[in-house]
Amino acid sequence: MAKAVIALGSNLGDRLAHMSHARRFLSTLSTVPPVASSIYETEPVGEASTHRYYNAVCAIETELDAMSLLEALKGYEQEYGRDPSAPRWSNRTIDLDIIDYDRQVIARQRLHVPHPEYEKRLFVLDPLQEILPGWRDVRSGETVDALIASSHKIEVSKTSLKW
Ligand code: A4P
Ligand code: MG
Repeated sequence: MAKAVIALGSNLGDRLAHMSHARRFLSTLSTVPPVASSIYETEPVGEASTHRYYNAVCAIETELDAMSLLEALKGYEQEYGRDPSAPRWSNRTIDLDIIDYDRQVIARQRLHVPHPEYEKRLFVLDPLQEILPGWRDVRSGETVDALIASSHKIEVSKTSLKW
């Protein structure tokens, strides 16, 4: 059994519905009920993203190996209407990224864990700190508090949305 942390992001269409649907999907991959953060509304990062995002993270426990988990997430994104040929970082109905897989460091062509640059992104770090306040980066050992303090500041608002 592996513990994994998945980051969710949506900035197109009915963002709350996309987030809730994806959370239910993640629960089908998990042997325990996922631990989910609040939804945060966040300023888009990167030129190709133009609409505000809903972001959150979920911690799951899964029997899938890391590559099978990636396939499951990418399969869900495609089934759920995301255009796989859209440019990187463009607006999307749902994005599911593996932030951590069992505290491993993985560098394969199609899978990098921890997720590249997560440690600089408030839209991942704030929800991560909410559900895993004792989190440390597996490579540097930095605490989530220290990562937040040194990350690029963007607007991030915690919502009270039920999802
Ligand atoms: N891939 C490699 N490692 C991973 C991993 N750990 N998890 C590969 C998931 N995928 C991984 O990713 C492209 C390819 O990365 C995949 O086919 C997989 O083999 P993608 O998720 O399909 O494309 P992407 O999301 O456009 O690229 P990327 O690099 O994941 O971008 P990010 O990091 O998701 O950034 N602003 C706000 N406020 N909130 C956001 O959520 N998201 C982005 C996209 C930009 N700006 C944002 C947000
Ligand atoms: Mg992504």
